[in-house]
Amino acid sequence: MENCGCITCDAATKELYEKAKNEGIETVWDRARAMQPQCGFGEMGLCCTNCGMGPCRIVKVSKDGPQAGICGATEDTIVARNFARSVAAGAAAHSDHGRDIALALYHVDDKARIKDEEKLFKLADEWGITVEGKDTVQVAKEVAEKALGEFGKVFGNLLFLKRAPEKRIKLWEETGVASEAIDKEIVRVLHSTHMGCDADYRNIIRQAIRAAMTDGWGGSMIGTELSDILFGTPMPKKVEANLGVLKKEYVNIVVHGHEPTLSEAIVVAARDPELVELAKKQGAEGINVAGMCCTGNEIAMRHGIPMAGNFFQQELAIMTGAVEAMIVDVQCIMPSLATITKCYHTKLITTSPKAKIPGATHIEFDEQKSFEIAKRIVKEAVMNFKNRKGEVHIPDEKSEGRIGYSLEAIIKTLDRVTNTHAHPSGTVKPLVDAIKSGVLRGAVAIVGCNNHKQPHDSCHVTLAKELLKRDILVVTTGCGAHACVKAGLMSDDARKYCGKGLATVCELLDIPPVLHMGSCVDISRILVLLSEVAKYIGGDISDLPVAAAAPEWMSEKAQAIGLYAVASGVYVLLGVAPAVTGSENVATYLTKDIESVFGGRFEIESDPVKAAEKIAAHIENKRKRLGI
Ligand code: SF4
Ligand code: MSK
Repeated sequence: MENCGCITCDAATKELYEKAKNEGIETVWDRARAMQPQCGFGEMGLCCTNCGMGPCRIVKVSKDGPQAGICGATEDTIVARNFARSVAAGAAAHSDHGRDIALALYHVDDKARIKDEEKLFKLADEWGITVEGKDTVQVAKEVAEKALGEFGKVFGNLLFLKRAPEKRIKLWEETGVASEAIDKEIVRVLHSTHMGCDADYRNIIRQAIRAAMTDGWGGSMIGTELSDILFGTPMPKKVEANLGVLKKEYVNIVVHGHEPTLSEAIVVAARDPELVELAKKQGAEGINVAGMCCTGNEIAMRHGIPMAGNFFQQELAIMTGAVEAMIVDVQCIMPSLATITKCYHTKLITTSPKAKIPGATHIEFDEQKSFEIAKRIVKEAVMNFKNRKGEVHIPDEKSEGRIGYSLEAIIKTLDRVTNTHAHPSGTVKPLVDAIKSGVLRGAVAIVGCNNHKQPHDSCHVTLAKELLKRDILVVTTGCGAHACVKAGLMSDDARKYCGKGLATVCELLDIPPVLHMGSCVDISRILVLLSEVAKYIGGDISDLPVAAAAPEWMSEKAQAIGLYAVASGVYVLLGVAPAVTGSENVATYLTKDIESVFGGRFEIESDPVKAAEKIAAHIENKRKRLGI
């Protein structure tokens, strides 16, 4: 791909970035520029600060500099330890999110608060919880207790590992990566990477895999499943996306972060007639809630709440001058928001004891008093409407798309073409048939963040378009999902980007060619879908003509996701190299040798066009091996 030097392919982002420049407001791109050149030791993973004798760094450019840390740790050890710690931090973030959802379910005392009772009873059955003679609230409590047990149970493997195909489970057991309790695996990474502990890079990565697995097959899956039980399993719906969803005449509330417990309560509170009336008294026409990052995905999928934008648009939303409050909980919240809100009337409201920001107003969210607190927060926003300063500048750009493809929604969609005489409904058969016949060549998950090392959104969108034209179906989550919906790839019109086969499938099933499967924790939905397809063909996930890509990733969570996907047998393409290039051994292990163990591996490719070529070649190779 020609790099045109643009910071973004998104018109709304370009417009507000220019505004920021004109007003002398510093954004993520300016700070990234000021940071150049970035530290080469850090970039390659060669700096160690694991003990008080350090920091130590390995010099790669000359043999004259240090070739080992003060304790003797080699580049392999230091790089592997740094990588493992990042993975553990990522797994911790996703898993702690899952824990909070489980706690929210545990405290439910009214059946009306359970939105998907069928899913609750299905999960109770899967986990061997007796339901006879128990009411819904009691079952919810027991399911929540079981989920909470996954974090600290003394014996046994993660319960959700059983959802994988048999061959995969066996492989995990044989290779010593079948994870036990979530907290235990994460603690073990911190322990084994402590000074003077594990020095064998392969063993460090093995432990990192165990921790990563507690994310995808543990905390994230708990987060997804229990959120569906509590707030409803997403089904397809139309949604508007991009900063143009903000409304000049309304009180605008942007909810940003990750956990749906807070955002669900804000959505309900913003509809409270008393507060709407109050907003009108302040001169507004009403209250408009929009979501950002993964919180945006959560409430869009369940309620059709407009999606304001992704990670690199959070600062820009405030620069519209139209946001009365930005309400945040955890993860992916730039501390710079507090500085930028000083230039506008926007109130930055933090709500989690895990994520306070100096300069923000802190109103702690408590699930037990969710509605009461949410009302208080919404009222703060409403009363701030009259404080707008200067001109409001909302870009016109917004697009429309169909989102909300949970696994259940996909199966329901597939049922439309299932021949019910020959085959029962509720299976992935139509999807497998389309892949086998070659109408669909395969499927790719495009996930992850934005990163200044890549032009904003451009890599997500270019990669998706390149895959669509090769008849490869795309599923997406997180900020990748925002990029795709903004670019119109979740509309029927996007069929124009597809090859003939994919266009026919989309028409037949009445789906867009890029399926929105949710937030970052919802990558667990993709794991279950892959498992179902692999089980259906009697094989393993690593047999499937599929891949994953994170072309603009930046967070530690993305590293955990990448590693559990690889350990699950998936080819994972990263658009930005992780900090492992300082050790040839570690880099070669992760990008080559690991494939002979798990059937999945990492690929690094920053150019999305070349990335699509590599992914397509991988998919064709898998097809050949399957004999299709
Ligand atoms: Fe240096 Fe070893 Fe301490 Fe790391 S653990 S800072 S390499 S002495
Ligand atoms: S929000 S982890 S920037 S995808 Fe999940 Fe986006 Fe990445 Fe955060």
